[in-house]
Amino acid sequence: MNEEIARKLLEVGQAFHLPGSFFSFEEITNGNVNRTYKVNYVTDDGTGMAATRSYLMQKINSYAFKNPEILMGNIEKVTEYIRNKRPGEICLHFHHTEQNGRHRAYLEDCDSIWRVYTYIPAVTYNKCSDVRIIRSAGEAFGDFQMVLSTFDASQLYETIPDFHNTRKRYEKLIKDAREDPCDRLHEVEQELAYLISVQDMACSLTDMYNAGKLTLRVTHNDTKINNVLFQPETGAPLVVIDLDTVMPGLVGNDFGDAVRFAANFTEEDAEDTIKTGIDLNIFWAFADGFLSKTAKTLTSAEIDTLALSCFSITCELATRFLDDYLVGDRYFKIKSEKHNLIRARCQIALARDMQSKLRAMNAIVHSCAEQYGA
Ligand code: GN1
Ligand code: MG
Repeated sequence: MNEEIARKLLEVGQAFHLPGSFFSFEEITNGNVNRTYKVNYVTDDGTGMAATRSYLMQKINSYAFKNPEILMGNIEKVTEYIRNKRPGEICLHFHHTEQNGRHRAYLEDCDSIWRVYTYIPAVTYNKCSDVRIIRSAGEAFGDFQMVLSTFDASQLYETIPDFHNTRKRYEKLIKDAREDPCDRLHEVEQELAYLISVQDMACSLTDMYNAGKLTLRVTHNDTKINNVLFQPETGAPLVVIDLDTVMPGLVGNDFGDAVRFAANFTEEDAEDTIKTGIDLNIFWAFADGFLSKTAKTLTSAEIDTLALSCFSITCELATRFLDDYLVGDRYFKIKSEKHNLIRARCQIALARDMQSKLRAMNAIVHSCAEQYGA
């Protein structure tokens, strides 16, 4: 298996004309959708000494991302825009290859799509209890949105249509539950009942947007804290990565998804959910960082939805995990047979806890917004 992967990575490196000799690789297992490998090459540093250079090679999940042209087109526009606006700052750099007479940032293989970018030495966090780091992550995501606030959103395609349309996510879940293609419905009845019982509250952001009450911005849409790279020595945020879902969207989705992931007492797929719930200190630190960058720009309707957005995005992800379980685990990578069900249960436990802490969360958001607002 490893040999097969090594051979494939070697082939990808050749197609992208990476200099030096293929030396070693390791899989980075953070992502739940794409497959990512850190690949190390040895080159001559010019003085006859060996130097290592590393790249990230990603096999894009074409079940999730149906159109690589659109996907990479969006990413290139966004990274170029950031590079021009913030010259000198670290930015993602994608390599190019020639294929079918075209120069492009991805390689199409018989069964897959690959892209390559330069590895940035940094630290990332899946779980972090240091409020300074969490506040920095809030700043980084808030800043990301502010950098793109002047970007013309009509240049961006929807890489995954209706990605954060919670109503549509529910409709799909309910349809798949009715069809029950893998005969798993009997295992998920309690989870389904809870999600349906909170459907209207979970969909309130989507409904408000449809009613014209929320502003459409350019958002990241996948703001897990492990998508911020930090400087190893100083702990300062370096760059926001994973730009696959940068699309027009709602500020609450970015805020809520970051909180969902970072402020949970447990991992997002904890099997034992006794401790699952929202840590209000972490929430506060993230809100403080995020609003320090965005409060002046956000409308009061947007600020009013930030706490609620944590609940809605958590329910939305629970519907996605549960739905994927019902249809036979087609979208998310799984590590065990019931992984998607375990993930869904954990998100439901988190959503329940958020429901009970919503007033406190709202109070925190409003106090930060007041502090940093106009
Ligand atoms: C996926 O692959 P990763 O970890 O970047 C998913 C997010 C989910 C997340 C849950 C394109 O993100 O929407 O919130 O898993 N990304 C996509 O861990 O579906
Ligand atoms: Mg992602």
